[in-house]
Amino acid sequence: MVQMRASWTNWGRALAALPLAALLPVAAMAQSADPVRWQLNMGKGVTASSQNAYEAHMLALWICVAIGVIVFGAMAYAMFKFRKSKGAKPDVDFTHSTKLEIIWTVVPVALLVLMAFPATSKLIAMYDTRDSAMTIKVTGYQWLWKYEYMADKPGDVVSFTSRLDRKSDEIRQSKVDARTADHPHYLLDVDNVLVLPTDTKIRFLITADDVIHAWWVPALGWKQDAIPGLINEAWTEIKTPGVYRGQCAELCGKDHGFMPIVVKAVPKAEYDQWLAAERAKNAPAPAPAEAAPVEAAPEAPATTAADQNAPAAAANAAG
Ligand SMILES: [Cu+2]
Repeated sequence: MVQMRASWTNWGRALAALPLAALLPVAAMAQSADPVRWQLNMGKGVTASSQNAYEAHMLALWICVAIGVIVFGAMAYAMFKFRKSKGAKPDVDFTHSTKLEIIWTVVPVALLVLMAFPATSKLIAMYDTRDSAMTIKVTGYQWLWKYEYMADKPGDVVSFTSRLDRKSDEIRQSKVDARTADHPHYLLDVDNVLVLPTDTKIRFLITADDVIHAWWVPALGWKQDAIPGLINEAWTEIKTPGVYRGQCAELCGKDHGFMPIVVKAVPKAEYDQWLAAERAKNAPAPAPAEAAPVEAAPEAPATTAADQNAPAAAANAAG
């Protein structure tokens, strides 16, 4: 009997520790916008969408934690309270309990409804691209991204390609252990970053030119498939200036792991300056032939800074 009481005390302690273990995700809450190594929980991100996703996730997580504690607690209690060595006898006449069946149907349904309401309203908000201040077209290629800042006048469209930075590319082909190579953003850096203004609703039109890719920056809180022949929409409104990194999230060929995304969010004034400079840089020589309609046939990636990497690409193909 004394032994039994001792084991009960131990189990009591173990059960009491369960909520403590459940608090572990809290430790991961204070974190950077980008995912970090060994991060346990999802990030809060830097947009309303990512905050919404985080809240929906936390609600579901805590409900799961509560269910886990109750179910495993009840199991442990039943196993040790009603065990054979203590003289417990199975109730062989038991068939069912209507009361219990009603409870274990109604409670999960109520929980699902409780989760469905906020999740649905947040999902609807996530897809509402109305009233956006600007539009950026994102096109996935094997294995780089093209960004086009849409404008009313075709001449004002700013477009460029964005691909893996040369340093990451050199490291990955050098057979050096990347963890020892001096690159804080190995495989998460690009030549031309996507510059975006903060506190501005930005609509994205996302498509692809060859195979299916997916544009994903965790800090923005969503990923969107880039599908040839189809234009998907998404939007973001970044609250905090900063550099946010992502990757292609759809297995798209041998270099799928080497087409990162880098978003640089800057205050609106700084963005306007940047855009004006890009427009000046890209301004075509005034010739009538340049006045092609915006909806031209899908073209190959624009020849910009990316082409300076042609030797590396050739070496890549040869290797
Ligand atoms: Cu891809």
